[in-house]
Amino acid sequence: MDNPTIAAVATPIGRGGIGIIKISGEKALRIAATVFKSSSFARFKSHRLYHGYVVDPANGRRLDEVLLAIMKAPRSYTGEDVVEIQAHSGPVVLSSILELVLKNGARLAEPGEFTKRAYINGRIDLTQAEAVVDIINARTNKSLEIATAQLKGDMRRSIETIRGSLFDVFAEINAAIDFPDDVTEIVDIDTPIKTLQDKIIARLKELIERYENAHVLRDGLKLVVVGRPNVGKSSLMNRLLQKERAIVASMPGTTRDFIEEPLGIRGIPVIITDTAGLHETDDPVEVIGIKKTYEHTDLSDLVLFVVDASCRITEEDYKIYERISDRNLIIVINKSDLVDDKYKLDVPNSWINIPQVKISALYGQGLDRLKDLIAKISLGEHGFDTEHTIVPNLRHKIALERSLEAASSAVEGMQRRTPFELISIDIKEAIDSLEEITGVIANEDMLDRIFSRFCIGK
Ligand SMILES: Nc1nc2c(ncn2[C@@H]2O[C@H](COP(=O)(O)OP(=O)(O)O)[C@@H](O)[C@H]2O)c(=O)[nH]1
Ligand SMILES: [Mg+2]
Repeated sequence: MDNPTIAAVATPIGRGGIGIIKISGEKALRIAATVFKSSSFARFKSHRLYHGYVVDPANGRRLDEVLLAIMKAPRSYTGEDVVEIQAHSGPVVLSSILELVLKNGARLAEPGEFTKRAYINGRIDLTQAEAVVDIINARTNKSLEIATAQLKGDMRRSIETIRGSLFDVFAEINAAIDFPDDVTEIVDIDTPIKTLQDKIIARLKELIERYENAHVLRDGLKLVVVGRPNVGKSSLMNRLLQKERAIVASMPGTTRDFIEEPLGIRGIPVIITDTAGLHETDDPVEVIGIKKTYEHTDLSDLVLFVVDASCRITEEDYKIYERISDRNLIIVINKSDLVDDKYKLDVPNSWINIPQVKISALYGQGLDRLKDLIAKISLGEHGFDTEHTIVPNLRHKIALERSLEAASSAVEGMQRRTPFELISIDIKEAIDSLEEITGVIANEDMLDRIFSRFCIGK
């Protein structure tokens, strides 16, 4: 059969209040009628909850007391008949109910298959399907807000508006193709040029800029704390996490391995890494730690380079700086509680243009300024207007850039009086790129890549 009925446990495996088995497809209702015993299945209505028991028809064994929800096509998550069995949540009870469902005609769903069906059946577009994963993965309120807006269809709508304008131009150009020779005299080309510039190119640029300025809110920021031993890296990490995660000690070389923790800074989901102190050493364990530190630094989005306010910049500080100077840096001058308020650390000339902030990790001073600086640096040149909730992801951005390139080439072509046949190809390319975003055009590879990020049961 083309479209098998699928089933999966939709809740995390473990012990808990309720666990849900989801079934979707043509046979969903028949399977439910087979395994669910209640007084009157035949009279059940859609979008209601019913109480009863899951019973194995082969031997009459009762597996659990459950609630059953039926959502008939097309008003369901997938657009197909969907049945949800709400059982007690325990690994054994859920897997035996699932097994029973599979034995009676369903096959195990692949990761993201329910959502993929929702997309294929036209319940949602591709950006909305992606938003489902974003919602599950959201680690800050702002990331959640962006994901929720996308699930609502805000991204789709802004893409469709631009696509609509492209279609208008496309229709005009194609009509012109049918004219004889000197079309430029018959067709007014200023109007399509203006539409392309104002309603298409400008909006595409705006969306691409939105990605540049705000994608860390959805993709997160990799922050690494580095510095020589004992400057207070672990203390800073603990301060930001507001817990004693890393060991702090007055002797150098305490942090030998790196420690990674998630946290939110001004709405940005951050992964922060505390590292081994960087210095010359023969200790083989420390040498490994230092090598790893640099690997982390090279992969980071932003480095907090910690120095000690209470002593001069040392030879070791210089060496570390030389090694990391190509990274996005903030110089964190720690232990400022040990010096006068007016005291200015004498930093080398080459460091002058790097953002600096004075803090005390021990007493928590300057932490707000540090957080503001982190947000300012990572949210792009213009900062992020928090009103906005439409933020393209990387896949969208790449397609938007392709669309922009094609639209710009169309404008150039018109200005140079290129034959309309060629301009029409550019416009079509600009449309196609946008349709890839919403999934009007999609290939299996792309869908696999998107839906493989899902968990089973979603
Ligand atoms: N006075 C003062 N001491 C600090 C500050 N931050 C860290 N320390 C102390 O410096 C020592 C080394 O701190 P630690 O966080 O382990 O440094 P790390 O080796 O860079 O991770 C500990 O004794 C901390 O209590 C600070 O802001 N002010
Ligand atoms: Mg440490």
